[in-house]
Amino acid sequence: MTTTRFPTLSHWGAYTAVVENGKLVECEPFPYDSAPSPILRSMPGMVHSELRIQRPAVRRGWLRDRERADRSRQGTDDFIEVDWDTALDLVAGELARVRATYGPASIFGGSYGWSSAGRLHHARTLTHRFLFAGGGCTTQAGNYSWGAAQFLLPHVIGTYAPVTGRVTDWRSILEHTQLFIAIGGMPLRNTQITSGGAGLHSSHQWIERAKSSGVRFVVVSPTRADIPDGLKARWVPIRPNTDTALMLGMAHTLLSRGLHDAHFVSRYCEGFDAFAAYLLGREDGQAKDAHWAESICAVPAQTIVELALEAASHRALMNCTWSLQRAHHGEQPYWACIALAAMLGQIGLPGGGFAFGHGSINGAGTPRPEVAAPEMSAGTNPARSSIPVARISDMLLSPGDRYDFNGREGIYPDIRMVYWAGGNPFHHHQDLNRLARAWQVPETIVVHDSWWTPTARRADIVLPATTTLERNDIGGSSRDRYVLAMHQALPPQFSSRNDFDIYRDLALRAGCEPAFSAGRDEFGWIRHIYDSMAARWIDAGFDAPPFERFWEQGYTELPEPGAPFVLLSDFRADPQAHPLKTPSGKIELYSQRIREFGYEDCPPHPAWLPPAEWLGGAAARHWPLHLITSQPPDKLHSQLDAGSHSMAMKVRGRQAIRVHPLDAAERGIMENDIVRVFNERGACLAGACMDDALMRGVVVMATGAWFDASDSSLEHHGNPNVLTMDRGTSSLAQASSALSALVEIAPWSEEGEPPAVKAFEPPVVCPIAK
Ligand SMILES: Nc1nc2c(c(=O)[nH]1)N[C@H]1C(S)=C(S)[C@@H](COP(=O)(O)OP(=O)(O)OC[C@H]3O[C@@H](n4cnc5c(=O)[nH]c(N)nc54)[C@H](O)[C@@H]3O)O[C@H]1N2
Ligand SMILES: Nc1nc2c(c(=O)[nH]1)N[C@H]1C(S)=C(S)[C@@H](COP(=O)(O)OP(=O)(O)OC[C@H]3O[C@@H](n4cnc5c(=O)[nH]c(N)nc54)[C@H](O)[C@@H]3O)O[C@H]1N2
Ligand SMILES: [Mo]
Repeated sequence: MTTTRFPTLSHWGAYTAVVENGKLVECEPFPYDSAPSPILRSMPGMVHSELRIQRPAVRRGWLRDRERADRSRQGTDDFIEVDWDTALDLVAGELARVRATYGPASIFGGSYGWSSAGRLHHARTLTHRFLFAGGGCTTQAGNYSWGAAQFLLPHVIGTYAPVTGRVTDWRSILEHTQLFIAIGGMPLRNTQITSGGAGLHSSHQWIERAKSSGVRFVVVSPTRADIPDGLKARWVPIRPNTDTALMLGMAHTLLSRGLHDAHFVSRYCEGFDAFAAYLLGREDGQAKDAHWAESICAVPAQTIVELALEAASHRALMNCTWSLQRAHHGEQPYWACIALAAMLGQIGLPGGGFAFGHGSINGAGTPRPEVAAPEMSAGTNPARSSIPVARISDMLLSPGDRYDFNGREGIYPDIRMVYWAGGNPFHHHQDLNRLARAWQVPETIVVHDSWWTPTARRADIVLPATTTLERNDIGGSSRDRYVLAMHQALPPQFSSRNDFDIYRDLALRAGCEPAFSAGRDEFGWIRHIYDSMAARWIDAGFDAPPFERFWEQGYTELPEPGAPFVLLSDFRADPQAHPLKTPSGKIELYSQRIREFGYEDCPPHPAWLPPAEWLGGAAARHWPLHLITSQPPDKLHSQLDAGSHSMAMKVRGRQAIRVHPLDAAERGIMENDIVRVFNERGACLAGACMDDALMRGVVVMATGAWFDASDSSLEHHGNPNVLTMDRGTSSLAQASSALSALVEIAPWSEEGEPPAVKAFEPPVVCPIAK
C-alpha cells in the first residue's frame, strides 16, 4: 500500500489530503488550526461518489430537437453521454449561434455560486473570463450573502468595506468592549467557513477570550441556539425581521432622555434632525418609543429601555449578522444599527460603534494586515449587461420588463442561453417552483459541476468538472493570514476535466484563446497569482518567500498587524482629512440621494417598514409560523449534502425542521415525525425536531438539501427554498429576501409512507457508444 500526502484547501479549512492506492482516505486538518471543521469528513466519500458526473452528457430531448426541444422535460429527461469533442462542439456551436442571432447579452453567464476555494480554478471567475473573452454576456451584480448591505452602505458610510473586509478587530473588543450586542446572534456553526478558505478557525478562541476578559454579551435572536456554547449571554428573543423596530425603540429612548451624543451626530453625521423628527413621530404622529417597538418586535419595552441605557453607559459594540439584511426591507436594520451607534457616539472608538458579520463567517474581526490575498481576474464584460443577482426568475420570465435598482432603471434582457459553473441555483434561489418555470424559458442551458446536483440534472449539456483534489491551485482569503498551496492529490476522476481546460478548448474553437488564457497554463497562472500577490506584500513591507519555497512548504503567512483595527477610527480622529465617500463626507442618517430616488420601499432615513410576510402582518392569520432558513451546520450550502457528515444530521433521510414543542403539540406533531411544510408558493417534507430554544411561532430549517421534486406540489427532501419569497429587498438593493417567509406545518397524514427521497440517485444516463 502506498500512502501519499498533499497540502490543500477548502472553504471549510486547510488540510492535508491523505491518498492510499489512488483513493482519498482522510483529510487531516492543517496543523495550526485549533478548531478544524468536521465538514472535512464528508470529502473522501464525495470525491469518489456514484454521484460524480462521469462523462459529458446531453439531455435526450435537447440532443434531438436542440433549441426547439420540449423544455418541460428538464429534470426528468434522461441523458446521453457524448465524447468531449462532440460536447465541446455542441457548446461552442450554441454560443456562436446565440451570440450571432441575439447578441452577447442574451447569454446569461452570471453563474453565481461559491465554486471551490482555489483562486485559479474558481469556476465562476473562469466562466466570466471565458464569456467576456468571447464577447461578453449578462452577469449578476451583488450577492446573496450581503446584497442589501452592499448597495445601501455606500450611501450611508461611503463604502461597503465592513461586509467585505475589516471590522473592529477582536483585540480591540477584548481590551475595550464592555457590552457586545449581537443582533442575529453569534452562531459558531457559520464560522466554519471562509470564502477562499483559511488556515485558522479563530472565532471560538476569540469568543473564549472575550468571555474571560469580562465582555458582556447580549444575543438578540429568535433562537437561543445563536448563543455560542458555554457563553453566558443574555438572550433577548425577538420576532424575525423586526430588529429595525427594536433599534428605533432604543434610539427613541436615548433621544427622549437626552442621552444621545449630540456632539457626535452634529460633527460626524448628516441629517440627524430629520431622523430625530421621524423617531419623535413628527411626520406620522407615531413616536417610535419602546412601547411602539414592543408591539412590533415582541421584546418588552422595559428590556428595550434597559438595553438602551446600558449601551449608553458602557463601551458598546452593536454587531449585526448578515442574515438581518437577507429579508424584505433588509436595508433598514443595517441603517438603523448605524444610526443607533451614531447616537451612542462611539463609532471609531476602540471596541465601540457598529460591526457586521461577527458570527456570520470565519475571520470577521480576525487581525490581518490590509494587503492583497491571492486573486484571479475575470477581466471586463464587453456586453456591459447585468441584473441584480437575485432577480434571475424575474429576468427569465419577463424579458423587456423595466425594474428599479439603486437609482437607475434597468430592462431585463431576453435570455436565450444560460451558462453555469460553480453554483447551484436550485439550492440558492428563492421560490424554486417559480425558478423551475423560469428555467424552461432559455433555449439552451450548459452546466459544469462535479456531481449530479439538481441544477446539473436540469441542464441540456452537462460537462464533468474535476474537484480541487484533481488539480493544482493556490488559495486564501482577505480575512485570513495564510495563503495555501493546493497540490494535486488525485488524477481527474472518470473523464472529468478542469473548468480551466474546458474553457480553453472552447476558447480555441471561438478564436479567443489568447484573451482567455493570456498564454499561461495551470502552473503559469499559479505562479503569476502568487508573484502578483507577493509583489504587493513586499511593497507593503511584508516578507514573501520565492514561489518555489512557498509551493514546497505548502503555505506562507502574513504576520499579525501591530495595532488593532478600529472601524472608522481615522474618520473620527479627523473627519476633514478622512471624509467618508458620501455626498456630505459624513455618516448619512438622512440621504438626499436616496430621497431623490423616490422609492416608497426605501425612504431617505432608517425606518420601520413591515415586511411582506412577518408574524405581525395580515398573512400570519393563514400562515402562522415564520420560517427562518439558516446556513447548514454540516456542510457549505448544498455542497457535500450527500456526504457522511451531512447525512448523519438528517431526520429519516430528510432535512430537519426545528419546531417549538408547544407549536408542535398544537398540530399533533411529535419528534422525528415527517411533516409537510407549506404555504402558497409550495410545500416540502421535513423531519420534526423539538426545540424549546426557539421563540413560539418560529420554525428553522437549514438550507442545502438537494432539491427533489417531480412537480411543484411537493418537494421531498426538505429544500426550504420552495417556500421562500422571490422578491427584492427594495427598489434600492433588489437583494434576496430569503428570510421573510411564513408557513404552516402539518404531520404527514396521507395514506402510506411519504414519497422516497431520490435526490441522491443520479439520472438515467445512456452510456456512450463504444
Ligand atoms: N433560503 C435561503 N436561501 C439561501 C440563503 C439563505 O440564507 N436562505 N443563503 C444564500 C447565500 S448567502 C448564498 S452564498 C447562496 C449559496 O449558493 P451557491 O454558492 O450556489 O451554493 P453551493 O452549494 O456552494 O454551490 C456551489 C456549486 O459549485 C459546485 N462546484 C464546487 N467546486 C466546483 C468546481 O471546481 N467546478 C465546478 N464547475 N463546480 C464546482 C458544487 O458542486 C456546487 O454545486 O445560497 C443562498 N440561498
Ligand atoms: N456551516 C456553514 N457556515 C456558513 C455557510 C454555510 O453554508 N455553512 N455559509 C456562509 C455564507 S455564504 C454566508 S453569506 C454566511 C451567512 O451568515 P448569516 O447570514 O449570519 O447566517 P444565517 O445562518 O443565515 O443567520 C444567522 C442567524 O441569524 C438569526 N436570524 C435570522 N433571522 C433573524 C432576524 O430577523 N432577526 C434576528 N435578530 N436574528 C435572525 C438566525 O437565528 C440565524 O441563526 O454564513 C457562512 N457560513
Ligand atoms: Mo453567502
